[in-house]
Amino acid sequence: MQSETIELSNGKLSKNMIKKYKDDGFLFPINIFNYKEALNLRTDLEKIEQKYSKIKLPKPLNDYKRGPANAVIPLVADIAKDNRILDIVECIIGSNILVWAAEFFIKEKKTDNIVGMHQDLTYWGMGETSGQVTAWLALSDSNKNSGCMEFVKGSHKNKILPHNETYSKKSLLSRGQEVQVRIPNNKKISAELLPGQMSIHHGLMIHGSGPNISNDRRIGVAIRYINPDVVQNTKRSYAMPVRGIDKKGNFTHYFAPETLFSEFNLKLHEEICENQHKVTSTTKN
Ligand SMILES: O=C(O)CCC(=O)C(=O)O
Repeated sequence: MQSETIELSNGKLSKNMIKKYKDDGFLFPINIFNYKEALNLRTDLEKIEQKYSKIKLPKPLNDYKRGPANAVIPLVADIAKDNRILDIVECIIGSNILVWAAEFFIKEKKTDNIVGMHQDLTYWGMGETSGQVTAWLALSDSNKNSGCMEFVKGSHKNKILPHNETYSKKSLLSRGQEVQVRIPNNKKISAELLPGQMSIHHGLMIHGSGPNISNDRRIGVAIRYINPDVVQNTKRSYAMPVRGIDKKGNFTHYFAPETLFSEFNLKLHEEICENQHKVTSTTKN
């Protein structure tokens, strides 16, 4: 059964809902796009997938759908800049907002890809900041059958916990990372979403997702928002400003691409990825 939709007032979260996010570490389902808009976004993505199954890019298409996809795919940057999402994000991290990365998390129908239970901030070199929040937007049904995200209520109140790097082929995460504590199934809350709905979660939230046993793809866009106070421990960090101003200058700014996979943006994507790989994880296992 779907959870009750989060009520918005003028597109913003109420004080009670902000408190709930602070207490629980997540909120869902939040209505963002209507069904038709979500379907159009999915169709646009699938047209790109079809076109670039025949056209060669420097790296496989899947690599560009992950990491900072917003640096090379205008569709992703447009989603990340959408005011309806930013109005929610502003309630959590304030009115000056940057996108650190926006990426697709896709599970093909009837596949056993999973995401092990983990905390995002473990590998991002941003410490234990509350100035980061992820908005996860569904472009298809995301439910228990299709492998929706699962959250552990209140787990963001932990520090960064030790993780194992399993490098499992089934994992959608680059190193198959998994928190070392075993999470009983009855502690996992399924974030079921309809197309166009969104969840938000704190960077320290323990979360993951199971396989897709449904007959459809499970398509999500995860957008990593930060405020300008966030500092990343790399030589050079990149982010796309989307609202307000950045007086801190902790991130090199880049802007939404005008065209799909332009030479300039492909190079930028490579540069951002290279620098992100240099991040030292915050905890040692
Ligand atoms: O899409 C999923 O199943 C997991 C996504 C995730 O781990 C995240 O957005 O932080």
